[in-house]
Amino acid sequence: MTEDVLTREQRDRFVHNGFVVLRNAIPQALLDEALAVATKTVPEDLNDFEEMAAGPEDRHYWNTLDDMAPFRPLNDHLQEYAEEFVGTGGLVSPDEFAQIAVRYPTGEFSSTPDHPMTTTHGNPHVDIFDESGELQPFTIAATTYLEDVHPRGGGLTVWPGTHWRIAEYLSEHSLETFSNEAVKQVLDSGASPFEVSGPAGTVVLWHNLLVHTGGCNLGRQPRIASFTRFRRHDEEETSQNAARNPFEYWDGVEK
Ligand SMILES: O=C(O)CCC(=O)C(=O)O
Repeated sequence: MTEDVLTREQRDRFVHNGFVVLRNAIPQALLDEALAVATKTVPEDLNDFEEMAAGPEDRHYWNTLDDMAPFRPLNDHLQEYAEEFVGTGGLVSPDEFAQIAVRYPTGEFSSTPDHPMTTTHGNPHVDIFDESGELQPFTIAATTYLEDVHPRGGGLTVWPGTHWRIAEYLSEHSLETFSNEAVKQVLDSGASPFEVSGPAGTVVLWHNLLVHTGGCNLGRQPRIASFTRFRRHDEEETSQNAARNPFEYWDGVEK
């Protein structure tokens, strides 16, 4: 990709909403290879609805699929999209590292239109800390659907615009003291979730301060997605200021 592939409108929407959804963004061969290794690694038979519904709600593989090699070309591809927002050469080049998140059918079916969209009213959160509670500095994330995700099929669920509200909170609090109480305050003061569904090859690019969670899977298929978090070269040195000024260091967007 040598020319911009994202429109001005997509960039503007990203600034406003904190995310953008790209369709058919990934060559099928890359998706097939990544999906094959995910399917091989998970312990469940992904054609067996009963087995999946009886098991855990989700599984997360932090770079621990049997073979991560297919994620390197996928990440290279995603970096080009991400740099359209952050600026060419602005991100640390990825290796094969990815979080593969599988959301299994819960065995419940939506019988009413107001069935909760997220599991906890789920676990809306911001990825300030990693799994072990350490600060997780990153700039922009890309979530790639390796298989089709139907509505209420466990899609990534985001709260549009909350990156601005979290930044406001962080202009008065340090990153280190962040807790989900802040997310609760933001959501209680009014924000509505948006669940992303779409065919395999759908990519959601989202800002590091955006509130999100995994949606309820009321379908019969697992939701298999790959998450890649990209970091600006100077993210760590600038993270406190970046948390207060969500686009301060992004060269690809109008602020
Ligand atoms: O699986 C999902 O859609 C959400 C995962 C998530 O929220 C996370 O890893 O931070």
